Amino acid sequence: MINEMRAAIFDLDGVIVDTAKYHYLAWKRLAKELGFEFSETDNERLKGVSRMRSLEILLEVGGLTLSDEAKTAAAARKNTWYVEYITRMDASEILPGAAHYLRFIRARGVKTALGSASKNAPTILERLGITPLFDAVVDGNKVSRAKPDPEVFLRAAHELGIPPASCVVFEDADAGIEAALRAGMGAVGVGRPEVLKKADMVIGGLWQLNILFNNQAEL
Ligand code: B16
Ligand code: MG
Repeated sequence: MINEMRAAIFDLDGVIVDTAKYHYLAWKRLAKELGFEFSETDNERLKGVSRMRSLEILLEVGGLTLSDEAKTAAAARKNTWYVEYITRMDASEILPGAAHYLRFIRARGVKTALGSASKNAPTILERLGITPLFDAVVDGNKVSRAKPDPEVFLRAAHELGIPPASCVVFEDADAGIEAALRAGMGAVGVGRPEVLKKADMVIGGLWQLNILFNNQAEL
């Protein structure tokens, strides 16, 4: 049983911003260098997945195996290109309704945290100008176990000082929904109900929550 929401924990890619398109450009470029094509359909498998696991999936698609050393170098190359793309981002790339919803709940005393697998999350929040909208940022630099392990969300709840049963997670990946449920938190899926089957409820985007309230006021 989930209590009243005292804290909201947001995934980054797919909930606050669509960085998947930049991950895709960088992975595609790496695949090309390695001599194979990487499609947008293949890229779907990388959403919410850690950088190293993403590389392993990419190599599986290309039918390649690399030494651990070569894998570390390839992941670093991909990340250099990815960072080039994200440093050009600005506030116009925040997904519809996301900043408004964050301001809306914060104004009502709800604590907010980021719970993302990305090691680049702090850079992205800075580029979007929304770092001050989060009371805690838990990213891939702070956790060792990937979703569906609940570590990222439990750490966020701990940093906020709010019990898990009073936290609600907003997530676009199935593994993230699983992680939220394992943490004993409410789970709001952002995306398609047929994909996010285990979520307590599914919305198309955070903008949908704003239409439930008077969102005329500038927050
Ligand atoms: P990085 P999220 C995830 O972000 C992305 O969805 C996933 O595609 C990416 O591989 C992962 O972050 C790690 O990102 O290479 O920047 O550390 O959905 O957990 O916010
Ligand atoms: Mg995501």
